[in-house]
Amino acid sequence: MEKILGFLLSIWDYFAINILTQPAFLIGFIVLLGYVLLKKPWYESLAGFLKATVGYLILSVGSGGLVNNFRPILVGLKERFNLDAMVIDPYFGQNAVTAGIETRFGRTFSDTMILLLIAFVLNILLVRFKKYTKLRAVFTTGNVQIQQAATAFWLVLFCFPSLGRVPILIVMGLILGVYWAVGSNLTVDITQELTEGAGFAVAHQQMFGIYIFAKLAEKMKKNDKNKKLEEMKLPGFLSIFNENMVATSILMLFFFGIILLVLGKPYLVSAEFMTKGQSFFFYILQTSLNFAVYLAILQLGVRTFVSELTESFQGISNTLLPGAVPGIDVAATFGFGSANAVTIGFLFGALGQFLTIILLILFRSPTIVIAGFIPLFFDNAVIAVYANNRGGFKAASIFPFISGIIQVLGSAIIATFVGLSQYGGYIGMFDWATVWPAFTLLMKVLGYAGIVIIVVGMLLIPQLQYRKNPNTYFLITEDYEEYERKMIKAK
Ligand code: ASC
Repeated sequence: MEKILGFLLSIWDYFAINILTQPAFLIGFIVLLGYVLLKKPWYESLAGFLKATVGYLILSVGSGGLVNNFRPILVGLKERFNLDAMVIDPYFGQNAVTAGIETRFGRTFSDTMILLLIAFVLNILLVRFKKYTKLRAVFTTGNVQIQQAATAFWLVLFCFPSLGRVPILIVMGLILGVYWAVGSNLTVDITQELTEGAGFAVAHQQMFGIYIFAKLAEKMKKNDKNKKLEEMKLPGFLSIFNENMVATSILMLFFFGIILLVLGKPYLVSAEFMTKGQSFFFYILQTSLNFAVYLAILQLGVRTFVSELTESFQGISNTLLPGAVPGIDVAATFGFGSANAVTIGFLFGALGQFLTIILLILFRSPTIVIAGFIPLFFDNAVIAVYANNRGGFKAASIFPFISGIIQVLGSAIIATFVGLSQYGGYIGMFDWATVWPAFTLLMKVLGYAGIVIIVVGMLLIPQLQYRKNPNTYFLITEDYEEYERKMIKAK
């Protein structure tokens, strides 16, 4: 019996390590499965698998390029000014947990893959029984699930330090599994409207944030003057900003130009960003333009895999998981709506974050924060994309700004409270600076009752969403064209 269980577990591990936590392959195999269920010829299914996987890998080259190029620059501020600061970034957050968990709690977490199994199965079941649960999305972004599991482990241990290995796995499986399912479900409708029925949702780290800001943005729409970015035609020399690549290049040259000038050539040489003989001007120019380069790569990746996913997933949503959509990486939304929204969101988010950081320093906060690139870019850019789509330009600038403030403040408070800040990092993404601190407080104050409230409370959210639009709630994923016709008629 034990041997069989061990054998099954090793199969699971293989699947989890190589596929479940590697979204490019997971999406590739989902596309393959979808085409097989649609009874496409084998060679078309194979082609779909390849296009989806390659497309997703291209997207990863784009988003990885952005992260790897620009994170060190932002973190450089910490070194340059000798700040004793915590970086808000998922990778720094994960490292902080690894660094502190033994000393702080005398524990390590080695059950990530089993946790993912529990959560994945739970997610699929919740969607399979959508008649009751009203949940429509399956979370497929395993790479961020690992980061979230690490932070959640710390937060749960902080509230229940003596919980044993299995109980903790159950608690985390429940809370995280439901958060993943409910969070990505929250983004279904707004994403369908943004992408005109591409058939996916967001599975990432700011799902509640996207939803809240998208709904707030709607309230701004009333005003006719409040145009969307793509509808604005700038006059005269400003017209060059109408083109995304040009706008991004100019704005980033300005933004990173300032940061690089502040860091200064001597520091950049000593930290091996550039060589001594290199021209500082051309270093700044190339570094800043690389932003537009990686953004373009990212968008090419989206275009390559999304159409395959849209078509093939019908095989799955017609049979195995009726009416379901896959939740995928947030970067996939950057291929839709206004491309300039991405840049605008990043910059206004940065403004909010930097202002708040300055205030933390001025008010001698016990925890100083350094902006991390991932929350700064991916959270705020996506908030701007949805806000612009639903509320126009003003929403696309105000909401990322507010989000930037919240990311810094929320992270500083929770990381100081739970003791993670002293290990140098916190995940910092919007939901983890808002929703998860609230969860932590509930569990800390109410104990096990807090867990029940969190899980039941989250499960109520899709019920409320359903109640609001019972006639179109499932239609929007099952038949988007029919949904659109209905909406036009209703108007
Ligand atoms: C994250 C994370 C990344 C990026 C990527 C965005 O949260 O860990 O590597 O965002 O998923 O495409």
